[in-house]
Amino acid sequence: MKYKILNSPALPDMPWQEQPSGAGVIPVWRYTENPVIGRNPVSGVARIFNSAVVPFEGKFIGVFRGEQTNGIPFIYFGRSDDGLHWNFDEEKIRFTDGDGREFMPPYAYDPRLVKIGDTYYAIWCQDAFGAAIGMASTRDFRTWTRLENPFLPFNRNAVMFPRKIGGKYVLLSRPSDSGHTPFGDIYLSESPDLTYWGRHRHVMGKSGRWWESVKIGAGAAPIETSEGWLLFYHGVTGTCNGFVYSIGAAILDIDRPSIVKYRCGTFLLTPETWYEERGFVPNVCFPCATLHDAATGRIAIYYGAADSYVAVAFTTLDQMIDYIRENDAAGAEEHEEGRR
Ligand code: BMA
Repeated sequence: MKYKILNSPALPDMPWQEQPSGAGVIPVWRYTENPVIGRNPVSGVARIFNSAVVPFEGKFIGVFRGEQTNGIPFIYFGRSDDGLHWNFDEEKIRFTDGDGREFMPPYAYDPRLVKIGDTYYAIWCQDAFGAAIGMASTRDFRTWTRLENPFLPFNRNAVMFPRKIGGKYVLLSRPSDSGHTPFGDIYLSESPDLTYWGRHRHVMGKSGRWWESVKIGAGAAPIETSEGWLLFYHGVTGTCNGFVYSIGAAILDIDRPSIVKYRCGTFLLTPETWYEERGFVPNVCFPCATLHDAATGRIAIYYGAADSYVAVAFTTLDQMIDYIRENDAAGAEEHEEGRR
């Protein structure tokens, strides 16, 4: 391998398919059995999408956006032996406050999940007198304790780094408005204690490139590599029939991650299969997690498709980093720290 995945274990049993021959130039290929989670996956849940998975004791677990049959999204817990076939708890995750009392938000969606030390942190969007970010931690997946909400409304898209950087927890987010937000850049904030967040920095904005010309938002928890933090994100364009969500990628500086080293000028994946183009919200590919194997550099990207399904696509670290570097479109502003 030319590049290395750092601070992450080997994952020999993660989902994987070899790149099909005759594929296009973009080194990302879809799992042939997509979608991996179909409609009505649990009683009372119409659709699961935009969800995050992590390895756990030789198997896999995840937090899943379940759109209930009353239309309200909540977060569900799931387990899988192979990362592809999932069993979900029938009850949504019960969040508690610091004293063990139930403390549920009015709704919760687009969860991400990271493990830092021996603690797992879920982060999602919820109501807090306006759409804002919610967080909880757990060590056993039975008790989930809410943390303080990191930001004021409106902010609907947040992703934590999988380790502290310079002794601080680090989070990417996208400040927004109360509607469908026709703008949006990725910002970075840090915290010494997961309660107080500050030292906000601009990481990168929408671009003149059409596939990400309306807004962007962090997707999967960044992967630590020998070239920097590999970030898969979503980029949105506007059409006469609404937004189209594609998957893009960038590499952030390892010690100062508000500095973008490389930013891929092309999308990596854009809606083109039936499960991406057709659904509750057509034309959405929304990445929320990866599984990656430090031994081989294999990467599986988990993404929500058309706000209706969960799908998986594959790449390898070497192919991905070379592709991002060859198609680098980062400008002077991205190379800055993002402080004004
Ligand atoms: C965004 C979020 C995502 C959703 C996307 C497309 O604003 O709400 O959950 O997948 O819109 O509908």
